[in-house]
Amino acid sequence: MGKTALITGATSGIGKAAAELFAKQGFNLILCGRRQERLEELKNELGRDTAIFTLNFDVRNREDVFSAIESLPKEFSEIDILVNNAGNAHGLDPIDKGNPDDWDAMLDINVKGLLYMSKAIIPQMVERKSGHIINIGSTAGKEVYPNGNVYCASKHAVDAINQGMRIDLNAYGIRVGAVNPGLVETEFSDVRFKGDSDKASNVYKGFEPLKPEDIADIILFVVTRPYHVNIADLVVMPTAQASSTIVKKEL
Ligand code: NDP
Ligand code: 8X3
Repeated sequence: MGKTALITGATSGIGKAAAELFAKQGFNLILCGRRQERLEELKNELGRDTAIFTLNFDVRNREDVFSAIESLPKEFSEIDILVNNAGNAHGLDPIDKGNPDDWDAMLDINVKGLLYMSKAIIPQMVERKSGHIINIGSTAGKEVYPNGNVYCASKHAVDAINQGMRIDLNAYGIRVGAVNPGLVETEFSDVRFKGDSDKASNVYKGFEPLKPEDIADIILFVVTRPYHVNIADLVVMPTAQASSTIVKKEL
């Protein structure tokens, strides 16, 4: 039987592109998100290539995370690969003007949600002494940019958790690594700017951003290395980007 991968945030962007690519490679997939219609579409489309099981829950809700994982049928219950991808930025404001609801959302989803998912799945990996966790961080987890404050803090936390997991799970032979993208054109900026599509599309104007498929490719590369190879921490930016604030734009 093929390997089983669980992808959070599979309904859009990077997670969806990873789901599509993994399905073509024949991985059994557990696809997670909150938008049921999109989960159903994915099941119908990707179910032609591989076995798909969908789980609808909010990663912020600890009980729902654990009961979702416990509800998996036997054929999906052994998870070889966990892609901790669900997350977003909410707002882009200076610290004195930031909305605490946005702060809660980013810390609860990007940090605590990732921890709950990991806590629900790591024990079976420890028991089997094998498994692979890929944490989707960000360049925002490597440097702080103006108005990025709490989003950057959440992704710096992912960076620390990625390192901590690798240290603590070393004894069990579990692979842990992060993929840290720069600017990728997804629904990310629509969410950040709360549906203001002009503001969102402006982020990617004047240069060629990464596509979600570019990151999916890298995630597939990471998980298909021989087992003794662990890609611990990888930063990937569009060629036009040199740092969070330096982007060569031709407008
Ligand atoms: P999208 O907005 O396109 O996708 C975000 C995904 O996360 C959706 O599938 C969404 O599903 C899911 N999600 C969000 N909140 C929750 C929640 N509370 N519970 C469960 N699922 C949730 O953005 P991206 O694909 O760009 O983002 C994916 C990851 O990549 C994030 O961690 C992001 O921080 C990171 N990243 C993105 C970059 C970019 O430039 N786009 C760059 C660097 C990192 P649903 O709404 O159905 O629940
Ligand atoms: C997403 C990339 O630069 O908007 O993590 O923070 S950025």
